[in-house]
Amino acid sequence: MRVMILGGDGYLGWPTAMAFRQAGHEVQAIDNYLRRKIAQETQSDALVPNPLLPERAAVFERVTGGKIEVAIGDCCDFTFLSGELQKFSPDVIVHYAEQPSAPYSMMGYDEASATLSNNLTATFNVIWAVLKHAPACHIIKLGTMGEYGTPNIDIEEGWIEIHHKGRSDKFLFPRQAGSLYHTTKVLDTDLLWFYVRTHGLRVTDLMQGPVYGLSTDEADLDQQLSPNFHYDDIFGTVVNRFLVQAAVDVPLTVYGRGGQTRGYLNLRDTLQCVALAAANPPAAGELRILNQFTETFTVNQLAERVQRVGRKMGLRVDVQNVDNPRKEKEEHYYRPVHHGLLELGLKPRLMSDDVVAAMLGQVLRHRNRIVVERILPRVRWR
Ligand code: USQ
Repeated sequence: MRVMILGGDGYLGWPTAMAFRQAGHEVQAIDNYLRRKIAQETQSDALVPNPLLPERAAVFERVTGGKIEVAIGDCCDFTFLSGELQKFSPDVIVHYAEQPSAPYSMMGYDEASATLSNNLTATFNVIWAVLKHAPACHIIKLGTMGEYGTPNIDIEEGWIEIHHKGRSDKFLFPRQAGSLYHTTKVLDTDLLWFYVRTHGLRVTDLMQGPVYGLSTDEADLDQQLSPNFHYDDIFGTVVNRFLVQAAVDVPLTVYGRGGQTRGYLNLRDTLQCVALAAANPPAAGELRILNQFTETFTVNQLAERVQRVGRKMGLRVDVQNVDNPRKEKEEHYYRPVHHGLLELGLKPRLMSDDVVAAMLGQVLRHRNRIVVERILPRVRWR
């Protein structure tokens, strides 16, 4: 397949580009370095320095012999994006080209506005570029489990059958996101669903939970191929943050009471899920929605696990409940369905103590690069 990765410099984008290339596909990675720019502005640089995208691609080619095409440009620039689509003529587009941080989107007007316009314009441009130049192309869009929020009923896989006054119909499962970033993902889904209905697009929406880890088959070949592993409060997801906190003896920052439950997955499983979605495209005119996580636990359970494993490795690892900077339920019902990817063949790599120990070992090797001032939450929802 000819696979175009939008956001190909990101935490998920770069490992995805390498994995598709290693699997024998033609790959183009596109990025405008928005995340790097925001990370610099907010003092949120990644744990391991990452070369720029053309250099990463050159290292990858030197190590594996596989070529990843690179284009630096903004998906919000329609002329640029549609030109690239016309030239590359993809069979599959993996669309990660969004501002991915919930805290960043809640900092203030400028950050909220930038998140809204970037995420919606990029998605809108992808749709129109596909309609113009590659109408049969399969769009794989990274959505988020956070679109559903934490309702007091079971979360279905994208859709719900509603019976009302003696009649019934199928609708998108209700969405009620907890940050402006997550809300842009809800709006993306609506845009895609509209063009699927009216123009027969072929779309998979992957509703992904928080991802953790810094290891993939390709990333492990050379340190310069590492994903951008963030541990700050802006770009760091909770598992990655707890690993770094354990490594430098900062008490694990459980926000509020710590009963928040989410569906998590290993970075390696993200790659499996995207590959499975690409290998099994939906029909034209279908919006397929897959809930992408492998297991659920509360923040408290996660902290207990990191503490248990860290202590076995001789670390101190305290846990502290800090005043929750977010507005979210801290104790709630959470039972999301996730059958679709398992049916496609996903083999989950669950978060065993051994997996936590291996990640902690990797983080400890970079311990002297950890900047403790980046750890505590700086952004409040209210
Ligand atoms: N949390 C803590 N302590 C911390 C950091 C987070 O208790 O130090 C809590 C949060 O309050 C939240 C949970 O952990 O309840 C998850 O937070 P997170 O920062 O790991 O994840 P989130 O901000 O929701 O966003 C991340 C990615 C985003 C993706 C989303 C999937 O940054 O791109 O869409 O995970 S989901 O959470 O399912 O919406």
